[in-house]
Amino acid sequence: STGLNVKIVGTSLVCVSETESTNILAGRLAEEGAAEGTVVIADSQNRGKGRLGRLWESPAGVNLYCSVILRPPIMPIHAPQLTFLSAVAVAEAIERAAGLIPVIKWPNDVLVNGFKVAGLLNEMSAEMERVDYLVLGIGVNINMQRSQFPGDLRHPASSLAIEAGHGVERLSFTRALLEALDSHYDSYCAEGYAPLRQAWLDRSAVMGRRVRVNCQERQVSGTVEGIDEIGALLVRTPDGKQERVLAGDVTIDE
Ligand code: BT5
Repeated sequence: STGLNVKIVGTSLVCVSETESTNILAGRLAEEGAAEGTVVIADSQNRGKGRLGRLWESPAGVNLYCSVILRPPIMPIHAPQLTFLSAVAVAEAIERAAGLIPVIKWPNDVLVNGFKVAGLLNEMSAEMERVDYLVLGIGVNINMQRSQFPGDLRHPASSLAIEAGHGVERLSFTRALLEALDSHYDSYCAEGYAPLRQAWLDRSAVMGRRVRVNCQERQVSGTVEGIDEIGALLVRTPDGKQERVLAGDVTIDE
């Protein structure tokens, strides 16, 4: 037993001191048949993954790098719903374990005082019209110091300790995170996407805000009206049209 108060997420833990990327290790374990709810945690990563081939800075001893294996009975098109699961759980854990007020920036950042303190990277393996497994990758800067951040970050970044003004215990944070993930996943399986979507909207940094979204080959500007069934961002453009954006980088206009 892991001593956690959970039903699925965290019922099995795999802890390693160093790995290339917990997402890669979790994917390998999932291929080998690891049970739903298996969580891989590493003290450090030597090639932590961001989105689109970017790197996630992963020094040892200070942060949390973890990946959760889930096997929800859903179609691949609904998999982005699970990104909101990790975002909401990370936000709750930050509030509970560090006493800070986090906001979620679509699609995969969690910010405190405008600084990125966590990044999420979900990966999926699907066959035909069903999901085989999902890997929810979660990186949280807990006690990382200013000197440990690289100089050329895409988004101003920080850690919970810097923002709180004191160290935050990694174990209590991890416990709070896994329990939050578990309770939201339990409710997702029982009640579907609606409660999760609401929890996400309640903590969203972009809801009702004017934004610019850079997608692959276009830029969409307008006011955010919500997220839809498949996790797309709904943006009302100045000409009154509603655009659906499936993926991209968001800039919030002041
Ligand atoms: C993300 O990518 O935000 C997803 C990060 C997911 C990391 C977790 S750790 C556990 C699991 N295993 C993995 O291998 N990955 C997941 P993206 O939005 O692409 O942001 C990446 C960019 O953020 C980089 O190009 C840097 O500019 C910046 N960055 C790198 N390390 C950072 C850090 N520790 N904190 C804040 N920003 C960082």
